[in-house]
Amino acid sequence: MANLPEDLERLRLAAHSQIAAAQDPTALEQLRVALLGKKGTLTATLRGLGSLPPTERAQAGERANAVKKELEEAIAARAAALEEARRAGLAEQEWLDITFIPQDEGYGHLHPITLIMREIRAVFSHIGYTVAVGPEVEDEWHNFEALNIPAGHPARDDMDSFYVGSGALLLRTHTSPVQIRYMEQHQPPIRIIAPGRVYRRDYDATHLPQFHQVEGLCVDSDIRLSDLKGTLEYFARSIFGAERRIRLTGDHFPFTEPSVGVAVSCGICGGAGCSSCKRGWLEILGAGMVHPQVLRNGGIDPARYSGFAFGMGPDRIAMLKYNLPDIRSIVEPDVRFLRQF
Ligand code: 2U9
Repeated sequence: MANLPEDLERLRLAAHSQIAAAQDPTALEQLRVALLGKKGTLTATLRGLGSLPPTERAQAGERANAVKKELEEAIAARAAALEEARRAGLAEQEWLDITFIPQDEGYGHLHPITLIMREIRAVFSHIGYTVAVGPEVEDEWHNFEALNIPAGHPARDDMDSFYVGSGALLLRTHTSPVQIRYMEQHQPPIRIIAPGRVYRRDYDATHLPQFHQVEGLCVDSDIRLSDLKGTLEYFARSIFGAERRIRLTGDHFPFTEPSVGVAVSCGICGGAGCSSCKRGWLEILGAGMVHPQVLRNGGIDPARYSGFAFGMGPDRIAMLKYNLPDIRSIVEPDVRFLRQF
């Protein structure tokens, strides 16, 4: 029969080296079960105690219990050491430098058109204008007829518009229908801007089939051309600089009478003419007094009220403000370009 104290000592030494070799909590737990579990080797050895003569049994039993306790403690110490090592490893792998200042690269950026649209909105909101919106798919009444553009008018040419479905609807070719719809719902005083996307069947070096417009409408009693001029001068100086001037010249639009083209003085030569601007003035928008019939079409009595309206292309405003030489840079997704603003 085997010598129990010797077996116990062999087991004790072997267990210590196995415990020291366990590399992770799972392996250590498996080892604990294999040694100290119900079917474990130490447990089996303890069972052998019964076959010892009573004189040796007590001493061997005491020794076996001491070994059991020693191994339990060794396992617990090893588990603690493994946990400590795991935490040290995590601290090494997952450390976070909260003082680190990231480089600008990789950040998103607002597009120059978004920036200029926001700026235009802010300028008009300071003088009491609110933003109006409307559908991008329009009917011919709101997009054309109500604006004095009857069937057969060159501006209505199929070549210019995207018709949708059976042909009664189209993608709006300007944001003017927003103002018609607004007048249908509101009596004066009216002060709104209508920013948004518009669509035309044009695609070449200087035209895109989808572009942006910001139009504005002011209707009240006694609104005159001088109100238009003061408002647009305030607008131009807010966007381009307080030293700039504006110039109105005669123009023609079906929905305004009289109609004007508005130019801002060149920021370099101040209007004298230079190599940058050629003639000293840069066209920035169109405007005019709202045609009485257009007011009537919107449900407003032109005998009581008058108004002015204006329209601009924010792409052009952005090109002039940021000195962009080529309109295509606005739609080309070159982040080196976009990051400049
Ligand atoms: C209503 C009445 C009048 C809006 C106006 C312009 C002049 C104009 C162009 C500028 C550049 C469009 O993007 S662009 O090509 N617009 O010149 N727009 S007056 O007049 C209106 C609008 C709505 C009810």
